[in-house]
Amino acid sequence: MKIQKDQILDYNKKGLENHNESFDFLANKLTKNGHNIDDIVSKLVSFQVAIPSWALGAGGTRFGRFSFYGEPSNLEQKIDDIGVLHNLTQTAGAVSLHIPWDIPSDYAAVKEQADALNIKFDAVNSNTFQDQKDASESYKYGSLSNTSQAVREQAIQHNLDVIEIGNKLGSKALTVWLADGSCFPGQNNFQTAFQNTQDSLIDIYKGLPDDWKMLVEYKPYEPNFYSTVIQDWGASLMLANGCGDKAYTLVDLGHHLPNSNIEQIVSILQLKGKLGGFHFNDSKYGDDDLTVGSIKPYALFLIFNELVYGMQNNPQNPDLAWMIDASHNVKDPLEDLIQSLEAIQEAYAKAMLIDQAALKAAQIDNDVVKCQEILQGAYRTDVRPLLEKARLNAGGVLNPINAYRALDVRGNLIKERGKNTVATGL
Ligand code: PSV
Ligand code: MN
Ligand code: MN
Repeated sequence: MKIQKDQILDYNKKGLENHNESFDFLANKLTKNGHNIDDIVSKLVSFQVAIPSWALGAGGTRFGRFSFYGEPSNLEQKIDDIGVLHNLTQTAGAVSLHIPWDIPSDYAAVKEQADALNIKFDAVNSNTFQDQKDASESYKYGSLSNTSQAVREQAIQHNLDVIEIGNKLGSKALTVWLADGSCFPGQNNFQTAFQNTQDSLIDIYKGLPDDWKMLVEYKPYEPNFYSTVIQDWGASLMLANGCGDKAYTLVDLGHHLPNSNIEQIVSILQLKGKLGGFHFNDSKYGDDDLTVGSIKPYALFLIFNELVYGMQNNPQNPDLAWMIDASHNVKDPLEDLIQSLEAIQEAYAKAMLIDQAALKAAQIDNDVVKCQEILQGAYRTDVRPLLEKARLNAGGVLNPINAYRALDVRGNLIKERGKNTVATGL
């Protein structure tokens, strides 16, 4: 399914008058308060978030999976779906592949297809949490941390293969997430498992091209429920530091124990120049992978406050690899992603409205009440007209969910692909 320019223009015509009215009102108010609207809108336009290839099919739980039909069943179709998302939102200009689920059969063709849709290849993800067909070794008891050298070597080689695949497509980062850990006390020697992981990561790092980054993702539990080798940002940072300058910590919002202060983690990692990537989602309990901003939008805003501060004040930290890592069972996956993209842009726009100079002055004065007023003043602003403007300027639609439904995207995908489709992935 390809959305044509004319369809977008036609759709936007209907809402243009309302948009102009609400945009002018907001822009006026914000300009009076000293904000540069053009600057905010152009920052929103350039903020692009990668879509993971595994979020395009309906997710599932271990109890079941309920299809929305018309889901992509190969890499080409996944890229086409991201093309639709990008067409509508103009914020989904990248894809994050998972190997071996997404090995291209024809690299040139896949690159050409993505180029035509203006989609870049962001970080590539390795997979050592599932056994692969015909593999000689099993990851049942871990991969890079395994007590068996043969297993570790297989997992290292897989990561090197992933780098090679990503390189052919123009990726510049490898994301390593490990399921390694233990389910019962005594099962693992913590120190051996950590040291094996460090040594394995160093071997992978040696194969990393000069202009690449290695992103080390952490997670406290699941699938192992007693210990996880890379359980938190401290473990990730130690491992990244042990590898070298091109290795960074990756923060996934769902990978924290309840009530963790994620904004503080993000802030200090940027200070140390070690925040490399970010996976967006939301959660009530654990790694729920719910739609971004659906449960704790204020927490997301506070995280963006630190990210914006870091982008402005921490040149020692590189540009981040942004990705959505969410997928759900009861929503059309493309609608879910549209809502996530919107929530990310909204939090980013609100964070840009924080008067950093006033906040600093209030902090120095220890005016605690004023600090909160400044943050919440920005948070309570309805910034949606700014998002609409950014989409309009970039060639997207005023309201992506409405447009998606008005154009009957899912219906068309079902017509094209039929009902019996299942995306490879989690
Ligand atoms: C597993 O928790 C996970 O969701 C991690 O967040 C990874 O980023 C993703 O799978 C893909 O490997
Ligand atoms: Mn993740
Ligand atoms: Mn996860």
